[in-house]
Amino acid sequence: MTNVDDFINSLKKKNIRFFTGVPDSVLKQLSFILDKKKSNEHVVATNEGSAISLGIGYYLATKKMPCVYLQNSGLGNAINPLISIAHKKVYSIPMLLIIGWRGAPKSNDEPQHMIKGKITRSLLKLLNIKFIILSNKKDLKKLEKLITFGLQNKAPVACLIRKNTFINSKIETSEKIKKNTREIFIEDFLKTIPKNSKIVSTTGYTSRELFQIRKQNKIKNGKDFYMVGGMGHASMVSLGISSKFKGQVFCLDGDGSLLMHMGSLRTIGNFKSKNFKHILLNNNMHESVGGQVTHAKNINFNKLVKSLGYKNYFKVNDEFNYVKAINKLIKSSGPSLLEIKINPGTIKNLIRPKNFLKIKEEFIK
Ligand SMILES: Cc1ncc(C[n+]2csc(CCOP(=O)(O)OP(=O)(O)O)c2C)c(N)n1
Repeated sequence: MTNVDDFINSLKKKNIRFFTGVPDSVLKQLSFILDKKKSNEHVVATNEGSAISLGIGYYLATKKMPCVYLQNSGLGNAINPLISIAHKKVYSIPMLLIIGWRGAPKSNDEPQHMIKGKITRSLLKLLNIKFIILSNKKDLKKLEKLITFGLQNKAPVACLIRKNTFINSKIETSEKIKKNTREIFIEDFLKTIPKNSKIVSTTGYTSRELFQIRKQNKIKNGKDFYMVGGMGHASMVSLGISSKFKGQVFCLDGDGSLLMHMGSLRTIGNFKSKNFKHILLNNNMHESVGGQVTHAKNINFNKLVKSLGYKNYFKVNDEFNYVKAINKLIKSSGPSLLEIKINPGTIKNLIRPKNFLKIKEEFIK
């Protein structure tokens, strides 16, 4: 285990002052400290490729090494600018990557994380990125040496962090809040939608709650496809289904996920599927990985999606009006967006979808 303050001090010693990234549960203690920094010293990016690019820009302006943090599942998003711009044989940009290592070998994690966890080191090797695994305080010396190497060679370097490495969290977990509006909404939603609907749900608590609520209440309306990975892509999977499926297609999205690949909204607006129904569960945070802010609170989604070609926008804040709003969405001719402002909080002892092949078969049937 490593105290996150000691970790930050090591970076300070090496003159690392700028942080950007996409939050991860393994790194939430780090986020908690970074959130207190000034807005020009720490930027929560919408996706990992953008974070790498922001870091590149910071280096070009200052000649200083940026720190980019991410979950290993975000390496896919990061790889494009990492190889095509930052790589030693292109523009040779030094940066420190802090990577939350979900699914590290011998850990007990979800299947999608175990796959990525197993190949994470090989990916870094392929990318020619020198890395260390930080396990305890002693490794901080290794980290400082690694940063020196990155600076001298003007190359990206990486530090892998396993689950429960960082300690000293003073984070308030959202589980303490009793009322969970997401749960109330999902229950109303499942009970209201037509029987033959298809539902695609986003990564994190939304998919887990949908799975659990359906199971516990034995609700048969609709079929679910849980995006346990591929964060930000639930809407495009839904669009693909809506292009050929005759019934209604609902995409249950999160604000962090929607922002991650917001360009998809234009494709949806352009495609004009009448049966495409987008639901945004907006809590202004990446709740599933620690509650880091997304800045989605003040976005005018009405103007945004209408200008991108959506036909309808509906909004509901009050849980007593959920069913009414869901019915409006069902009756509308899509593409339509329903935005729901939800409070933080999730179900206690939340279970996880498993047996993905069975879920897929059920969905396709
Ligand atoms: C590409 C990628 N980056 C980061 C993550 C880690 N991650 C899982 S859920 C999540 C937060 C999603 O936020 P949001 O869509 O707002 O839903 P909420 O957690 O608030 O329900 C993040 C960052 C991931 N799974 N994949």
